[in-house]
Parts: sequence; C-alpha cells; structure tokens
Amino acid sequence: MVRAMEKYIRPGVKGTPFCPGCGHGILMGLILRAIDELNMDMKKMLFVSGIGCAAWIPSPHFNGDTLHTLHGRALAFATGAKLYDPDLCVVVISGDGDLSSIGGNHLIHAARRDMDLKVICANNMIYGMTGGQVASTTPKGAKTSTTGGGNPYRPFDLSRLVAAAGASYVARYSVTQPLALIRSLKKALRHVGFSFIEVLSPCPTQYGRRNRPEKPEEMIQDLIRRCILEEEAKGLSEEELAEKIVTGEFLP
Ligand SMILES: Cc1ncc(C[n+]2csc(CCOP(=O)(O)OP(=O)(O)O)c2C)c(N)n1
Ligand SMILES: [Mg+2]
Repeated sequence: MVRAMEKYIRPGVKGTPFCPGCGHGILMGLILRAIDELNMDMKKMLFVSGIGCAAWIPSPHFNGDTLHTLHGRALAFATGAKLYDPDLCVVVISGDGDLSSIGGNHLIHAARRDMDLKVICANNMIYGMTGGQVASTTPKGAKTSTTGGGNPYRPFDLSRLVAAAGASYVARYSVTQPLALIRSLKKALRHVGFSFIEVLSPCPTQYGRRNRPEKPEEMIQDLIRRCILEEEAKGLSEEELAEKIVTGEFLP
C-alpha cells in the first residue's frame, strides 16, 4: 500500500483511535491531501482542536504544531494564536459538539468577526467520544444515550448558522464526496477570512447502534444516497427534500 501522506504523520504515532466505520479517518486523510496538493508548509501552520473524537484528527497525528485545547474552546485559543502571529495559517479541526454545542457562542462570534481562521467541523450528529449524548446537531427524533425516546428538538443547520453569523466561506460535504471535499478544503485553506466546512462523518458506534441505518457500510450508503448538490435540490418537492442533505458551497 502506498502511504503517500506518511510525511505528514508525527513520527512514532501508530494507527488512529477511530472506530471501524468512523468517517473521521477519511476526513483526516483528505485534509492532508489538500495540504499536500497546495504544497503548504506545515511549519507555518497551527492546528487547533477541542475535545472529542474529531479533536484527535490533528493531535497527535499531524507532524506540525498542534494545540489540543479545552472542550468548546478551540476557537478562543485559535483566535489568540492568530492575533499573536497573523502570518500563521490557523486551522481548527473539531467536532459538532465541541464547536457548536458547548462552543456555540465562540463559533457565532468568530464567524461574525470574519477573522482569518479555517474551521473544519466533523459533524457526526452526536457526542461520540463521551458515550453518545444528544448534540445541538442531532436530528429530531434520533435516539441517543440521553434521548431514549427520541430527540424532541430540531438540530442546528450549522452551515446556515455560520453563514448567517458572518463567515465568508461556507461549505458542507460528506466524507462520501472526497473529491468535492478536497476541492473545498483547498479553497478554505487559501481563503482569507472565516472559512467553515461542515463535514458529515458517520458514527456507527454511538449513533448507528441506536438508529437506522445501523451498520457502518449502510451508514456510508445512506450518506451517498441522501447527499445531493444544491443545484439538484432546486427541482425537488418539500417531501422529496425532507430526507435529503443539501451539500455544496454556500458562500461566497
Ligand atoms: C467542560 C467540559 N464539558 C464536557 C466535557 C466532556 N466531553 C468531552 S468531548 C465531549 C463531546 C464531544 O463531541 P464532539 O465534539 O461532537 O466530538 P466527537 O467525539 O463526536 O467527534 C464532551 C461532552 C469536557 N471534556 N469538558
Ligand atoms: Mg460529534
């Protein structure tokens, strides 16, 4: 097997902590490919994450500077680092719970400031690492360890939330759309301003086990079937749209 991204992995780090079927490992590979295709210098980059499975994507794996911070506070640390050294390319990689539940206030205000931060949010629609609790992104009706009868609340549409708050680059893709996602990651990395990519990533261990579809391969197939591009969504009725996930570049 060609291990083309090996040079970006911190020496001594073996394997990843991700469960079989988790999308976070796919996302990790795609981020490194985007960096590689842009020929970016890891010495001029800083990767910031909060706490959660997604926060493990850069740290300890990436062979560069990483800040593995407090739960919900990745954007506050990233803001400080960018203010201290404006030449740094600061990339925040974290989970939906970390960035939008406990960290939601930091997220909307960082977007409002349109500060030059690149944010990659791995959205598995649940708190994966801590036992599958409901998140602000969990679909209405979904079962989690804290909503046994189904989540009574509607979820945030993260991309629309961040766009409304003032971000200047916003996109949503799934790990099942690798080529489009790499293109988007490259754009976000080059964009000067608040860039936000919401990446849908399946979590069979905590989400799938309580909902349908359940098996890792079925979750992947379900994402492939449900993710459509904005252009394709235009001709669909409200009923047809209800089960689809609209992906694409929403801003600029
Ligand atoms: C202040 C604080 N509150 C709660 C926790 C427990 N905690 C750690 S990670 C996490 C949720 C992570 O979910 P998410 O960001 O979606 O990442 P995932 O594991 O799903 O990739 C929680 C509640 C904590 N570490 N610190
Ligand atoms: Mg999560």
